[in-house]
Amino acid sequence: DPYADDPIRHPALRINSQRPFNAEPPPELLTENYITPNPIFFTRNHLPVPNVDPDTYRLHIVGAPGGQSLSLSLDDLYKFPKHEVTVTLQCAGNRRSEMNKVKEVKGLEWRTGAISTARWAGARLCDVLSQAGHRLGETEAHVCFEGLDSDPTGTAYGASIPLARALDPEAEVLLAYEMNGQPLPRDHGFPVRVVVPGVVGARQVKWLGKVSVESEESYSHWQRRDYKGFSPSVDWDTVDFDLAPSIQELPIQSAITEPQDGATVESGEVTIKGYAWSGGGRAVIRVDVSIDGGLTWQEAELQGEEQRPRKAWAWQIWQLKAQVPADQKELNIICKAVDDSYNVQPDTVAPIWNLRGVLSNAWHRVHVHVIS
Ligand code: MTE
Ligand code: MO
Repeated sequence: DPYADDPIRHPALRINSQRPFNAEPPPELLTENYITPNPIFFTRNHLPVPNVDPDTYRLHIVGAPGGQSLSLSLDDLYKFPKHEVTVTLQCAGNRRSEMNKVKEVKGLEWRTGAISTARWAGARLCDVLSQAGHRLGETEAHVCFEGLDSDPTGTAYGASIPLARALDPEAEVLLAYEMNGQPLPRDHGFPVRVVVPGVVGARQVKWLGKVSVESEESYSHWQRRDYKGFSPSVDWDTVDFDLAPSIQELPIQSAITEPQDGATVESGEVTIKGYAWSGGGRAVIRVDVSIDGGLTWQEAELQGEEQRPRKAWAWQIWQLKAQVPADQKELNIICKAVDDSYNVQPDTVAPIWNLRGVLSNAWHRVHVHVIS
């Protein structure tokens, strides 16, 4: 059993698949803290968790022509300036279960919890790449990452991002060795993972073994044959993965974490809570909440770290205390967020349905019963 050596997990996690391990925190725990505690940070593994010995670990950086290749121990990595940044990670499949209700999709049944936030620390990728002689050239280039996890044929998890993002100090791409002040937990990439702020989870390669600069995107299955969006009319007979770009920056997203669908609340004051986040460093500027199915809207209060212009890498937790009249029998609660490019979420799922169930970011809706 290649999974026999997987770590022990927190019992509060909601498991979507045991082998490989995929799990999300329950909604009420997800927004209890702005920073997600490590033990309940959502976990998305495609393969068994490798057991990496930190003493013999080496990160291989392929050098530029005329530059030098590097083989970095953890101590070598610690010698680069330590950079810290708060980043929200979201899986492209977050909220896939809502898409599945419209029409069947292929993939894990994520609810609203395939998203979490941590304070990451490590070396900046731009510093390490520049030591290996890499500069921005004139041709299109990509930085390819390979994990130390592999399938039975020996194929490793891999992904890539554009070189321009990797070399941009403002993009704050990290080779992270700390998560919330602790060494990375095994499930989240011990001892080193890539953190790419504002970008889909799939590119943030865990158990990082190798970094290289190539003229093409990574040839990994997860870069080329997965994690792409398509029109609702594309099916498994007609899909051509070469025609769609790989997902990088994610669209505006928000969801309600309290109350939960089907719950019973008391009339009077009800507290509605959730998260909102946008990709590419775009700040969340507003979250609109309705308790009457979208007839009227109220603005939620946003909480969280300052949203730096173009570098708003982390989510906002939002809250609204709404007045519920005593004669009300039920509430249809909706949330929708707006980012600083005035991108909004689509109101329904069907027009953004896609066969892989990615990029599910329609207005989030919960129905609750009211007792007085
Ligand atoms: N890196 C490796 N090596 N193997 C993986 O399976 N999964 C990716 C990414 N990095 C993965 C990986 C995906 S799809 C996501 S969403 C994030 O890791 C999840 O990171 P987390 O498990 O720390 O939340
Ligand atoms: Mo993912």
